Amino acid sequence: MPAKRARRFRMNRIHAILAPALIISIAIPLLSQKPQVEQPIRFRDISREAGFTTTSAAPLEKKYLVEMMGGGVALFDCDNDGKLDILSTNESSVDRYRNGGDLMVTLYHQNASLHFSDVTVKSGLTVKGWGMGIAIADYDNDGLPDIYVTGYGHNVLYHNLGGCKFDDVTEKAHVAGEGFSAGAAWADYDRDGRPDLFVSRYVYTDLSHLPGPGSKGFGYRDVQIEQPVAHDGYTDLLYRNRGDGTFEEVAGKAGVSNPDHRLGMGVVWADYDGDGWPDLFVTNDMSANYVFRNKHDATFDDLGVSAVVALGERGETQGNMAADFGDVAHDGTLGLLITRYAHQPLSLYHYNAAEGFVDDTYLSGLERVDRNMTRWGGGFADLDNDGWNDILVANGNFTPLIDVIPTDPRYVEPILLLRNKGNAKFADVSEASGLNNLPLQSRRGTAFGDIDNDGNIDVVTYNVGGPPSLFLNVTKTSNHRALFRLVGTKSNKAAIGARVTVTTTSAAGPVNRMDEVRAGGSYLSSNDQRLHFGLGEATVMTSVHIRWPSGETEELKNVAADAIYTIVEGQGIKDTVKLPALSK
Ligand SMILES: [Ca+2]
Ligand SMILES: [Ca+2]
Ligand SMILES: [Ca+2]
Ligand SMILES: [Ca+2]
Repeated sequence: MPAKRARRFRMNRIHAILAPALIISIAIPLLSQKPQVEQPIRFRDISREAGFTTTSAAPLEKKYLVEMMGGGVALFDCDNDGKLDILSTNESSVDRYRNGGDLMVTLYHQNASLHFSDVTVKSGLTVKGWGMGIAIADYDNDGLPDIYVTGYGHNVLYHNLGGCKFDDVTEKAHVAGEGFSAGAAWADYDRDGRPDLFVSRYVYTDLSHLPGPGSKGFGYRDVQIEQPVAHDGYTDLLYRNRGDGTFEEVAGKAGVSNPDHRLGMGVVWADYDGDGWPDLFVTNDMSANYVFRNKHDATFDDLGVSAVVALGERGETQGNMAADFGDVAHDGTLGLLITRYAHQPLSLYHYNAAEGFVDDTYLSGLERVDRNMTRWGGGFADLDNDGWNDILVANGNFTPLIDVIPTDPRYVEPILLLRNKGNAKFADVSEASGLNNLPLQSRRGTAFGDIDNDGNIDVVTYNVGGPPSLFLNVTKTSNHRALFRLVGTKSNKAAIGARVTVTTTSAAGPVNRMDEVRAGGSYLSSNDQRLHFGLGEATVMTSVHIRWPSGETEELKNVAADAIYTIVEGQGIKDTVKLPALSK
């Protein structure tokens, strides 16, 4: 136990012994103030008990980019039984891909609480290829979440038929893409009630003509590996949902096609400027990021390289990996987290109308975070329910071959956990978190969600060469919390793009926390689409305000904490599931 905590523990014990006998008159105010004892955020890796056993057939030695870039994970409830299921992409190898490839995803169904079984083949998720990323959305508004899988060579759209059975509708829908797709995310950018899909593509590479020693860009110091520097990229893709099961590719028309062929990686939609229209952020490797502002007429403006989020501090290009938006400061703005390659900052920004994007990396303490890691999937979640969003980032270098260079980041690296101490100041609490207790992995995508419906947000990571890790959040806290499942009626049914603002009242005045429903993001992954809010000591939300994608707004007053609510657009709360009692 650290000295400070031990001291506090002893003081609490002394109070407990003295208070009843001596100072009854001040005992009541002391109790009502309930001084908050900070509880460490704790996770337990339960992957093995949970039944994650499907392993990859890919070789450990990774020389080519297509072997190093994947993959992603998703948390979604494929049969609407109230328990989250887990989808992971699968690796392939050059030889295996040339012979038809591997199943692009593995679906783990949660049968009993926290016990999963591999139902991939039974579910009809049998398209072969080389899986990279996953974006989940109910694209046809039938109430069942559908799956989009990106990959090398081609992508797949699976329509959910119910009961975790899926139908491959890629051809009919015209969304196969081609080349080397990476990130994907859904949003109803034209607000016609139908979710649309953006797909980023990485480098142009042909598995029939792979580079080798002596080729341009092949070799990193003494290590014989393929480097992105020698490659051209592709355009990116925007699929507008026509509402009849087909899509039209409109990236050029909409102004988001990436004519410069930057190397696309992560994709995330968020209404960063708060005007009610979803905007688009794309992380590009070794080139400027795209910040596309929605112009409300089905086209977008690129904020361009003048935006502080596009390039490094000195105008340099960076190895951008992924991004996530979330409320970090309770000031009505969305923070933006960008993960990058080692020796470059893990950065935090926010947007305000007067200044545009503002770099908060120094102010937030993120500049002090260990830079010697290759960071991939990450994002915001309130992991201790104190009302402040924390940050978790998964790490790992591209290939174990680089481990011969002692000064380079390691192939397997710890997970980073940054606790929001309040007011958007972060402290590295990775060491005590339990996230790195088992052998380290080379990780890529991460997904957040409440897998056991206990009100604590759990985490799944994609691990190269092995099954995903499931980290159960076992933080003991008396903080209150609530989850919201939103169902659109005029809006798209999964309410992708809905913004919820939760207000609680404290001695210091009202506190507002805000989040939006997203469908794909960070690195190649998809979170639980239920919105989760930590509420600290508040037992009541004085207001729950919803801005639906249709533009309708709805406000619920005095909603009790500690439940999972289903809210239907225009109809208020339609279902309430109480969360378990707090662990204290
Ligand atoms: Ca649409
Ligand atoms: Ca906007
Ligand atoms: Ca927190
Ligand atoms: Ca949980």
